[in-house]
Formats: sequence, structure tokens, C-alpha cells
Amino acid sequence: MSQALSRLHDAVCNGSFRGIEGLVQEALDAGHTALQILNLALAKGLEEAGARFERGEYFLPNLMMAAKAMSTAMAVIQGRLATEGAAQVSGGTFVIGTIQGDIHSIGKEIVAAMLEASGFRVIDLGVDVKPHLFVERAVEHSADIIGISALMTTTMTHQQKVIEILKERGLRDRFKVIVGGAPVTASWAQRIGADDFATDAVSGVRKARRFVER
Ligand code: B12
Repeated sequence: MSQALSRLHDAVCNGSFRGIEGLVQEALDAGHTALQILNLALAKGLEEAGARFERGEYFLPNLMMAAKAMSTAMAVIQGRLATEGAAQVSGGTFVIGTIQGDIHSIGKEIVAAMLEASGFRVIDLGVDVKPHLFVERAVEHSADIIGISALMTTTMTHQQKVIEILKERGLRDRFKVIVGGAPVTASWAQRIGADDFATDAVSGVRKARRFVER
């Protein structure tokens, strides 16, 4: 890893959000793409913070600082992520949000940014989104795909409600549904009747593109 990326990785992991914009600029000046910065430095830095939390070396405030550092840095490269993917064809409309009871936003935002970079029109509903709102916004925006993020085993169960509402309203065939987030598995997706699942942004975007290219 280059020095610029390594400094960014450490800044996210240590939650040093002040001045992190300058470190992102240094990495860009050193010739790194926004996608490299995201995948090699920012995401890995947050991953490390999460691992320290799980080992009991970090507490919630450390995580919150790391998350703030990540989102501050993300704001600098968000536009570039979209430009880097601008040459690609339009992908359709993707409604995304984090399910009710869950406020984890970082993974969802990365997926949203990478979908945009890949040519999708993205409608981001934010966090703690009630199941019926996924359905109503998807209808309103004539979406092709609904993406539901959940980072906790306790909130993951609400992903199922979105699919139940789609069925109740006779809309199940109108949208593809992709469930995502660290606790989600293929068997969970199958059990609740989702069309697919993803536990990382790259495969999520690849699967989404497959749906609209059919
Ligand atoms: C950062 C973090 C926080 C931050 C969130 C900040 C923010 N703005 O998002 C803060 C500090 C606020 C937080 C709070 C809490 N957290 Co927290 N948090 C984490 C942590 C360390 C990292 C999550 C993260 O951002 N990862 C980085 C991103 C890039 O990865 P990702 O989210 O997995 O997303 C990727 C994929 O999953 C996928 N993806 C995600 N969504 C979607 C959607 C679609 C459609 C697709 C295709 C793909 C996709 O693509 C993404 C990019 O590659 C995890 C531990 C971990 N290792 O996951 C715990 C973790 C998720 N948190 C946990 C807990 C318990 C909590 C709290 C309840 C703590 C508390 N006691 O208050 C609260 C929850 C509040 C709530 N109601 O939601 C637990 C959940 C346990 C469980 N039951 O399953 C975890 C697993 C930690 C642990 N081991 O205990 N947390």
C-alpha cells in the first residue's frame, strides 16, 4: 500500500476525522483513483476498527469516530466515484435504504455510490426505513430494483416484510429485490424470497447489473 493510502487507512481506523480531506487529496494527487481510495484505504480502515471493537480493544465512541472519518473522506470522493464510472451505460433505477430499526449507513452509502458509478439512478431512502416505504418509493420512481440493507441479525428479519408487502400488493414481479449487509446469506435470501443477496458492494453492483442487462 502506498504511503498516502496507508495514512488514510490509519486515519479512518483511529477516527482522526479532522484534516482527513487533505489526506484524501494527497492520495488523489499521488494518482490513486477514488475506487482505490475507497476499497484499499477507507473500507479497510473501518474494517480494522470493527475488528478491534469485536476484540474488545475499541468501544462505541471509537467506532463512531471511525465512522465519521470514513464519511468525511467519502464526501470528497463521492463525485469522483460517479465520474469514474460515467463511461458505462445506464443501468436503471435502484431504490436503496437501511431497514427499520437499523441506523448503519456506511455500507449502504458505498453501495449507492458504486451503483451510481456504474450508471444506475439511485434513490437513497436513508436509514431506519419502514418496510412499506421501500415499496411506495419504488412504485413512485418506477424502480427496477429494491436494495435492502441490514447490519444486525435483529433487523435483518424486517427485510422479509418488504417482500411480504410486495406480494400483498400484487407487485412482487415488478421489482427485483436484493438484500445486503454483513449478516445476510444466500440461504436467508432464498428463505425470504429475495431475488439475490450481497455482502459486499462489488458483487452487489455486479448482480444488479445482471438484472437490468437481461
Ligand atoms: C460502524 C459500526 C457502527 C456505527 C455505524 C455508523 C454509520 N453511520 O453507519 C455506530 C457506532 C453508529 C454503530 C451503532 C450500533 N451498532 Co454497529 N457496527 C459498526 C461496525 C463496526 C461496522 C459496520 C460498517 O460500517 N462496516 C463497513 C461497511 C463498508 O461494511 P458493511 O456495512 O458490511 O457493508 C458492505 C456489505 O455488507 C454490503 N452491503 C451493505 N448493505 C447493502 C445493501 C445492498 C442492497 C447490497 C447489495 C449490499 C450491501 O456492501 C457494503 C460495502 O461493501 C459493525 C461490525 C462489523 N464488522 O460489521 C458493527 C455492528 C454491525 N454493530 C452492532 C451493534 C450491536 C450496534 C449497536 C446496537 C451498538 C449499541 N450497543 O448501541 C448500534 C446500533 C444502532 C442501530 N439501531 O442501528 C453489531 C450487530 C450485531 C448483530 N446483532 O448482528 C455489529 C456486528 C458489531 C458487533 N460485532 O457487535 N455501529
